[in-house]
Order: sequence, then C-alpha cells, then structure tokens
Amino acid sequence: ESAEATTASLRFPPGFVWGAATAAYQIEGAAAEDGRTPSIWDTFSHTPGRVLNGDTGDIAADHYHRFRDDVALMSDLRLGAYRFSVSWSRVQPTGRGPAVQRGLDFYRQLVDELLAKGITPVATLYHWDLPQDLEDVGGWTVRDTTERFAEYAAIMAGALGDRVPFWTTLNEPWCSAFLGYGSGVHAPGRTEPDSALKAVHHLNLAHGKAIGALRSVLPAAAQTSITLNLHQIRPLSSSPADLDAARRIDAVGNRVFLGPILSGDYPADLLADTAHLVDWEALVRDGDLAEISRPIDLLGINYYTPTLVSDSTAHTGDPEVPRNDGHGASDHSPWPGSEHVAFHLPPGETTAMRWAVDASGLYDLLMRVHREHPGLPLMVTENGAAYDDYLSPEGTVNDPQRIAYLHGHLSAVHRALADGADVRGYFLWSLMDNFEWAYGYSKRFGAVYVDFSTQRRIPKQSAHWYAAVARDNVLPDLPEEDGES
Ligand code: PNW
Repeated sequence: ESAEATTASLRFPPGFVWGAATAAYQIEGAAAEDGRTPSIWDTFSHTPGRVLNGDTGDIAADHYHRFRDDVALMSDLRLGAYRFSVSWSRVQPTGRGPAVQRGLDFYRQLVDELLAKGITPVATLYHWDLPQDLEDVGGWTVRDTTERFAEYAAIMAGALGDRVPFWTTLNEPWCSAFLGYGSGVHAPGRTEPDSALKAVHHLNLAHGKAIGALRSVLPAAAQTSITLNLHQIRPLSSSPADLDAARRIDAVGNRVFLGPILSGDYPADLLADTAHLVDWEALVRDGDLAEISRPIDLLGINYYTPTLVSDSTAHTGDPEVPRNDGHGASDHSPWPGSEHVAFHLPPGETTAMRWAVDASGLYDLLMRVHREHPGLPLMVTENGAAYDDYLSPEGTVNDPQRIAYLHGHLSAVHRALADGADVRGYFLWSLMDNFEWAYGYSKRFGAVYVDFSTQRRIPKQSAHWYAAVARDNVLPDLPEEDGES
C-alpha cells in the first residue's frame, strides 16, 4: 500500500471545491433532438469497429431528459460544484452561424437548476465533440476551426456568462490531437502524424482565441481555464537513453501545451523532434503565440495514472515489464516524433482500464506545475477509476476499491496543498457511469451506478463516502476492508 493510504484524518482548506465531472457526449443522449446534428463522435461511434460492442452515445445516460433528477442527485451527494461540457453541435449545428435557441435553453435550464441547489456550474466548451460539418472541411487540422471555436465561445459566454462563474475552453487537447488524428482510437479516427501536430497548434490557438472571446464577454469575476491531461512521466531506469525517452514524451505530452499556453513558446526540443513531420514555421504565424498565452485564471489538471517509459532499443523484449501505454490498441503512435519510446505497465494494482494505481503521481504532477508556474491556481478537474461494479441483490453497489483509490488520491492532493501547491478544488470523474469513448459502456467510472436498460441511478458506496468528505471538508481514515462479503 502507498504511504498515502494510511494517513490520519486530513482537513482541507476552507472553500475547497468538491465536485464531480461529466461530458456532454458521454451522458446526454438525445443525439438528434431539438436541432442537434452529428459531431465527430456520433460519426465515429456509428462506424463499425470503432467502439467496443458498437456502442454509441445516441441515448447514453439520457441526461438530456433527466437533468433535473440528476441535479437533485448531486444535491443529495452534497456536491459544491458540477463540471459539465456543452455539445457544440447542439448549440451551433454546423459549427458556424446563429445559435439554436433550444440548445441554449437546455444549458440555461441545467445551470439554473444547479444554482437553485447551490451547486456551482463549471462549463467546458469542448470535450471532444466537434461538429461533423467542421471536420468535413478539415477539423482541427485547419486554421479556420480556431475562428469557429472563438465564435462559439462568445455565443456561450453571451448566453450563460451571467450565471456560470468558471469556464474551461478545452478538455484534454492532447487526446483530441493525438488520439483523434495520430493513433486514431478516438474521433475522427485519423492516423496522420503531421495532422496530429497541426491539430495541436490549432487547438492551442483555438484556446487562446476563445480566452480572448470569453474575456470580452464575461463579467470580470468569471474565471477562465483550460484542462490538460498532463502525463506524470517516469523513466524505467536512469540510463541516458531512458531519460531521453522521458524527455521526448514530456515534450509531446506536456510541454507542447504548457510551453505556449503558460510561457508563450513551443519548446525547442519538441520542434526539433518533430521537424521532419511538420513545417512549424508555416504552421505558427506571427501573433499566434501571444494569442495562445493570454492569461488564464486557473489550470485544470486531469490525472489517472503515471506514464512509465523507456527507450525501446534498450529494453525491447524485456519480459519483466509488460507493455501498456493505456491508450488503446492501434498500430499508429499517438506520440509523433517519439517512435522509439516503449510504454510499460508499472507494477502493482490496476483498475478495470488496466491503468496502474499510483497516487504519488498526482502529488508529483501538482508539485511540478507548482514549481514551474508558482502562483498559478490549480484545479484537479478529473480523477477517478473504473472498476467492474455490479448491482448486488440487495440493491447496493459496493466499491471499496474506488473508495481506496479516491482516498489515496485525495491524500496526495492534501499533501500537495501542505507543500504549497495552490489547489482550489477536486472533481471526481465521473458523477455517473457513462459512454467511455472507445470502450463504450463497458467501463464504469461513476460514483453513481447507471442501469443502462432502465436508466435507473443508484449511488455506489463510494458516492456516499464522497458525500461525507464533501460535507465535512475532511478526508477520514480509510475504512477497514470488511474482507470477503
Ligand atoms: C479522460 N489517455 O479521458 C476524459 O476527459 C474523460 O472523458 C474520460 O471518460 C476519462 O478521462 C476516463 O478515460 C482520457 O489515453 C482518455 O491517456 C484517454 C486518456 C486520457 C484521458
């Protein structure tokens, strides 16, 4: 067991935000209602072979029709905040032009319901569901999409700016660029290293332009951010080759965003490692970096598992170290320019995703960003775990492993706070079981169990546990495991 799992009761700072997160395509359903048109995830999930079991988000958790019940559930769980995303094609079906009122109304009603229950809404503009019409003219590989995104941001800020205090431009642009256009395991399913790098720059630029648009529309008190899935990279050994593998993955996994967004520059080593794949001189135009580095109020960090790497020429065939990059099966790398890096499954416990459980990775990550960007407020915008949950004959869902996972990671957050990191809040991924992208409904990340045949919601044991943490603002000792039951 990690040291983090055995610490005594820990109090969090007053005002620490306790939340849960979801994303539009993963929960809403109602894919063709009230004027919504397909996003790249509708197209992708309806393409045979792309998503496990042929699952789609057509119905998902039917949140579009059940949002009032779901907000009541959040209130029962004492959530202080709820992080949701907006389905772009519900609001702007072609990704351009005037907004659809019914689409805006849905989000306004959701936000009003949250506010009525005292739950702070945290809106993410883009959680991977690009309008298909925009993909048809190039998607994130073309510059025009950045203009479209800024316009959409302005529409949403105009519609909800008076009632949503926290705004996030993009969720995990690494996934959009490298899983979407590199390895192809996410929508739009393209496998073109040069396109993935173009997508990266256009996502960064879209973020910057959207921050500009948000700032010109939102009240001064509103806070803006981006959420990154930063990789806590661990080299397999301290050999120069493995350290260089770690450097490369840090460049194309982390600094490709942290550099331009927080420091106004792409890292020189990244540009060198990928110079044979894309013409950065042509891609990055004058003024882009100033736009990308517009000030943000918060940085959102999503963390699930560390990333263990080695130089693949040094350790090929080492039977002691199973291969696993956690990014799904593909013959194409999501790490352009770093093809000679091997990914390994760290030893020890794993979740149903086959992701290693290592809470110290979250601590290390928070401390790294704190060290490199002192004074930048941080928010853990996603953390959680999938396990093989099932409904017992008594009608309960007992998930001690998830409680242990959350306990360990919240202890890590507490330790980072004690060591000076300015962490403002924590959002559990996810409020409820949902469409887990390429894994369909086979992976359950929820604090609330969803029976997808009846749409019944059943809070898991971990949801009750988390509600008590949120209520008390204290992380209690880990409950004794009650053995076999
Ligand atoms: C995040 N990876 O996805 C997303 O923000 C959520 O929508 C998702 O449900 C959750 O984490 C669990 O997967 C990720 O391969 C998907 O590195 C893949 C990766 C990282 C995050």
